[in-house]
Amino acid sequence: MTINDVASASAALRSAEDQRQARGRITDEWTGLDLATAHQVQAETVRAKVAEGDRVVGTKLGLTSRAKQQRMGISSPLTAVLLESYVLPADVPVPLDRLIQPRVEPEIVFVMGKRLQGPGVTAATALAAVERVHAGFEVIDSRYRDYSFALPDVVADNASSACFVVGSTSVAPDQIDLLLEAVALSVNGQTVATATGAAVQGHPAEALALAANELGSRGLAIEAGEIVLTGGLTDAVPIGDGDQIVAEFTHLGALVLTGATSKKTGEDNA
Ligand code: OOG
Ligand code: MG
Repeated sequence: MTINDVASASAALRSAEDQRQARGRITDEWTGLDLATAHQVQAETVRAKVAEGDRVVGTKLGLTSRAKQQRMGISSPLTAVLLESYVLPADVPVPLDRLIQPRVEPEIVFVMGKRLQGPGVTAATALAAVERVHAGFEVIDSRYRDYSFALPDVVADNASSACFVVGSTSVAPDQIDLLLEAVALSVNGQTVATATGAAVQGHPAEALALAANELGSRGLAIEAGEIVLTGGLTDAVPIGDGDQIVAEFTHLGALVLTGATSKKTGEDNA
């Protein structure tokens, strides 16, 4: 199949996801794919999933921290769409046999109290629209082989979205200093990274403002009640069968994620 339009690019990425088969970069085949068109590919994937019964529940930012930008070799943040099917309840293992090459990253999560739409959104107005702040884990799963992609590729791939967990602890936005809120990330008992909220765009509220302004430039908005993932605070870590990944935050609680195949989760009824 030749990939040279929005429909074929979206279909190729959805097929990679369904078949659990990572693929090469779209931009290798469709060299003219620009950022605006990549957003159309992302939107087409969301449309197709919603047509099959899924639902939009929020927005995510990607590549907002230096740690993530350096790892992926891309210095510009991006936005993508969170779907209901990505929600992983706390205490449920990461469903490894549905994923290709999952990696886990700790994030600061906002639940919105008011609608937010750019242009002109500042960190202060953004934070004033937040109802509650949570810790979260995002499980990313690029549909590109070895996470090798250029910016339009990853935008088209809905920013590698796969699953996310929102922690049960929450605080009001004026009751926490998100600049200094710290996280320690550990894998099987070994601390592998630490960061504070300053890691994402200088402050998580700056990341939220960036998302509102980017969406606004495309006529879109963050709606009241929606969830916003502000981006990995640290580099993401791979998760495999039996791994236990813990993110301990100063005030937002500790989140634990384990990896399991269906044999262990008992979900495989075949
Ligand atoms: C792209 C998604 C980035 C984040 O939090 O930075 C992202 C990727 O790293 O594959 O979700
Ligand atoms: Mg993320």
